[in-house]
Amino acid sequence: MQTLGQFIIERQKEFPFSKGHLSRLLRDLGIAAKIVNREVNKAGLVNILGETGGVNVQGESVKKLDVFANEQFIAALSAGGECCAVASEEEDDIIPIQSDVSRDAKYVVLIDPLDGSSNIDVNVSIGTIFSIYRRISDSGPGSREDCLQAGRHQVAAGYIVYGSSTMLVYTTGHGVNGFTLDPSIGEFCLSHPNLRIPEEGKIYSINEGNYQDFPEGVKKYIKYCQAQDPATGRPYSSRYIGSMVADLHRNLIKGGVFIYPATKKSPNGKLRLGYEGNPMSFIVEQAGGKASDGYHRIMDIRPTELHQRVPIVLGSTSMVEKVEELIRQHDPVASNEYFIG
Ligand code: AHM
Ligand code: MG
Repeated sequence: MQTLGQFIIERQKEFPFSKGHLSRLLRDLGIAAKIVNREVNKAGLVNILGETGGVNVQGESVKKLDVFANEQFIAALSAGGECCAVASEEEDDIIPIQSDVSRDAKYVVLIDPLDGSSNIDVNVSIGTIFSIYRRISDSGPGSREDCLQAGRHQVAAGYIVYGSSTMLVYTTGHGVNGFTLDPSIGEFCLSHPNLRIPEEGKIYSINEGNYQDFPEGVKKYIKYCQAQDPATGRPYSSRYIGSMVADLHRNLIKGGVFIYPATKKSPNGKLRLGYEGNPMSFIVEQAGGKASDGYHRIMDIRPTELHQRVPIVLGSTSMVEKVEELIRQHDPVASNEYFIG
């Protein structure tokens, strides 16, 4: 059995001249994940669900789980010394980090501390998503520019799914590996080495309640999934948890496509490029799948805003390509044009 800590150190060899900074950063994220997991697991017992504002028996103010997760990850990254700025879905602006220990910090972290907020209070899987870049500024606290790099410059990305068991899945650009938390020893243990997403799948994941609002190509794809065609295994199954981490994790293992398209109301989609689109794209591509906004590779989009949104189609390569084909055919003009470069 190999723990996450042992695995990270062993894999450091894949980076010649590495001094272990990224390894320490990943270890810090793993520790924060365990603390968040502990709270997620007792969420029904302690008064941490719902709104903030309460006070617990120790006289401490009660935090909503997403606020708690945000604080834990920021605290771990600020104290760890390897991170010069954090951008969080929970914060309006970046959090520059300057402390003695982080003078030479080389990395910035973009994070969605608790994804799937609508599932927090109802005991359905939720997750954390993180994305790591090497800074482009020289020194001192990190800047917005450090956090606004195209996804293809990510040096690592991962997610934690707090589900029936808790798993951490990450990539540093050398494949994808998954670790399951063994609560008896409090360690993430390698359980899914070298994860590969099947080239073809039979699951489509999309919030069909928004059907009337979808682009024509996406509507056509849904009808394609529902059509009877024994030769290709259709109709496909529809599976939608409403927590991107959990939906993607299932599709990564079983094969499938996850779609959160542009809608009439939200022409850029709902999900965020920095905290959701890019890290999940990096993982899916590293697992042999494909990630697109319907027209372009997500990781080639140059972000212009911190909380920028992006339409998302990601999963098994042949399924993503079918969605792209129908979008090109029926919606030849993208609702949004980015700078791709
Ligand atoms: P959140 O970051 O506020 O939790 O929102 C992101 C979540 C994703 O996990 C999920 O895929 C999506 O929102 C679900 O949205 P919807 O309820 O519109 O289907
Ligand atoms: Mg989110």
